[in-house]
Amino acid sequence: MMERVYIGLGSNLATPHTQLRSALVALAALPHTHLVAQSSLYASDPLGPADQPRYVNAVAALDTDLSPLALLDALQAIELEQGRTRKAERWGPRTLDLDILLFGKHQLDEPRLTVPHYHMHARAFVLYPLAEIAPELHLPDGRALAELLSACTFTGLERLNELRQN
Ligand code: A4P
Ligand code: MG
Repeated sequence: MMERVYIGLGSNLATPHTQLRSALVALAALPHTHLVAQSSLYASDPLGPADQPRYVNAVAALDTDLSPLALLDALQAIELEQGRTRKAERWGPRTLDLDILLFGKHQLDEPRLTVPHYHMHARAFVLYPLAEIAPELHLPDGRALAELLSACTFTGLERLNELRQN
């Protein structure tokens, strides 16, 4: 059964907007999967260690027949292909981060996969792009996205226009 899935994309190295564009092309090419929508790109200061470049983030909606773990494998393969190296530092800089924010109405708590993504509820750089493509969305626990948004200020987030993407 096809499930509607939301992916959070983030990058703060190696021309972030280019990383996100390539990642969207790779997502659209995944097997058993359709790219349904993509948000604008948004810039923000890093959350976590401050001595790293600003991030560019976006959210994509997919319909997929892949299982959650098969999708995670596919996303990690895309991250590696785009030069992601995993360092010890938590929340350190990265060329590409692909997070499964939501997987249909599923709530998963497995060693490799927690869905909804554990930090999505309070992050402006996730909630605002998500609302752009799915304003009526409800989380598996019944909470409305609109309600989470009203508790999360837009401050510090910068929506990038098509001509100036970095
Ligand atoms: N994992 C568990 N659940 C999931 C999920 N729903 N989606 C596991 C994807 N992966 C999931 O991820 C570590 C492990 O999480 C994976 O192996 C997978 O099995 P990772 O990508 O190697 O590590 P990470 O991304 O550095 O860690 P974490 O805690 O996911 O970081 P976040 O929450 O992604 O934060 N500031 C701004 N402005 N914008 C950003 O995008 N991102 C981060 C990273 C920090 N600061 C930021 C931003
Ligand atoms: Mg991650």
